[in-house]
Amino acid sequence: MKPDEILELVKKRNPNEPEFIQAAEEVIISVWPALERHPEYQSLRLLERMLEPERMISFRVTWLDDNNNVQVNRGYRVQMSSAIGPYKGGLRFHPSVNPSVLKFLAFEQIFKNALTGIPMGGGKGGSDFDPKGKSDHEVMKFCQAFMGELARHIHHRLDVPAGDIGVGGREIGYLFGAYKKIKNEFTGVLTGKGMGWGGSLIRNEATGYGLIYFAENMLQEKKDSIKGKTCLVSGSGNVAQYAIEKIIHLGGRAVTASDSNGFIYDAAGFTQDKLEFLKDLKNNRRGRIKEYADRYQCEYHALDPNHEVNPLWNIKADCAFPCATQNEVSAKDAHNLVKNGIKVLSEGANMPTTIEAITILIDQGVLYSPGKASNAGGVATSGLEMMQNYMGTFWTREEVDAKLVGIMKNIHQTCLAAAKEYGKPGNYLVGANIAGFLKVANAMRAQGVV
Ligand code: NDP
Ligand code: 2IT
Repeated sequence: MKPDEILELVKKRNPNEPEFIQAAEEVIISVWPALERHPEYQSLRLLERMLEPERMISFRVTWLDDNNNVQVNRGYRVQMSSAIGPYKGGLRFHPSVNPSVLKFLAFEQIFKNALTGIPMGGGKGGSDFDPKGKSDHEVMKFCQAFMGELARHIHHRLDVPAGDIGVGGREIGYLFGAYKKIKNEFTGVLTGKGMGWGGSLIRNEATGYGLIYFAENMLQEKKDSIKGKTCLVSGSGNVAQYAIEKIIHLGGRAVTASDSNGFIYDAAGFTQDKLEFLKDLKNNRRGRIKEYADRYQCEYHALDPNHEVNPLWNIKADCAFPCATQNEVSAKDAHNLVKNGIKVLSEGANMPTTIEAITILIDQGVLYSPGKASNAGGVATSGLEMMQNYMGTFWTREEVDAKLVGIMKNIHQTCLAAAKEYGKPGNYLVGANIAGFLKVANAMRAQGVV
């Protein structure tokens, strides 16, 4: 089958799943040179097999809210690929969660996890449950009800979930407690656990730190660095917070952060003190980002949920780090970034840039890295947490951070080497997709038609 035929098949088989089709299209087009060079992969239909989840579970989650009203949500786990290791990937709790979103995330996770060099397959799950405005007690009740079903389908040697949007340390704690109670066993079945009950140092920081390590590698390739660079960051959750922290460590200036209501523009840049205020606002008080602008007297821009152009991406800067959600950088935003002389766009979120926007950035010579390469530090450190759990040991902060630095460097080199080998030197998108694909494809070929 040719690439357009595979894409047609994906569209036909997955109607009404625009996010999954988008992620599939990006990969199908960019890995094609590898399939042309290896016709045996075509006849084994390896790409078509990767595009079909090995298993997808959908289930009802029923729970009682604080007013004793019955609430009904839908839960999912997409077990996409176990070719190179147990299914691994986060859980997302957000009202927008549906099969299309989770399949795109699980599909991307296959390639990302392969790039880390740690044996982990691809998976993703979650629920349309909205943690916003819920009490801690309600979040706990929901997590317990959700795990009541999920526990049947996961295991530390089979499928190991973690956090994603709406699932942080608090939720992982409640989910872990529920799993332990149901199964009567203490294992590393989830990652992102707390210190003192099986968690790894640096896991919380890993996605944001890894993102900036990756961007630093890209800049060093051009004999440049983050030092002194003005950086745009979107989002204000786990990934955004630690991206900002590492930008500060490396001497850059992060000037924006956002949530789903709007963004702040602090031209003076974040300091560690301001970042601590943001962490407390978002992680403990669960407030809105506008409060940051009120506290530090900086610009706040409310965002219309249906905005076509996001003015955040029209601020003059050197580097852009989208760290909120999918499709948050449109073609028009990409034009604005290019017009203002952006040098780097490195994805912290999964698929934050539309296909049209990616094309514009790459054509205009912007250093662009796809999330499956640049945000892989999170899942890689989850892999390190799993290793520590299996071994029954703990590594120091310095040890884990050094491993993360090494892994991001390795992913960067792997992307560049594959891009060069397949005739697209410097193209991180092609490099990441081909390198990830080949690793999984080789494993599938060795394991036969299963
Ligand atoms: P969090 O829940 O901690 O934060 C998400 C942030 O993005 C919040 O500021 C949130 O604003 C904003 N956001 C979420 N959805 C939307 C939306 N539909 N429109 C506008 N803003 C939105 O999540 P994470 O930081 O963990 O995840 C952010 C991104 O990074 C996601 O794409 C995730 O898949 C990806 N990622 C996460 C990893 C991890 O280890 N956590 C690893 C690799 C990738 P609000 O609070 O208003 O909703
Ligand atoms: O998108 C991702 O890589 C994550 N949400 C982290 C997954 C994990 O298993 O740590």
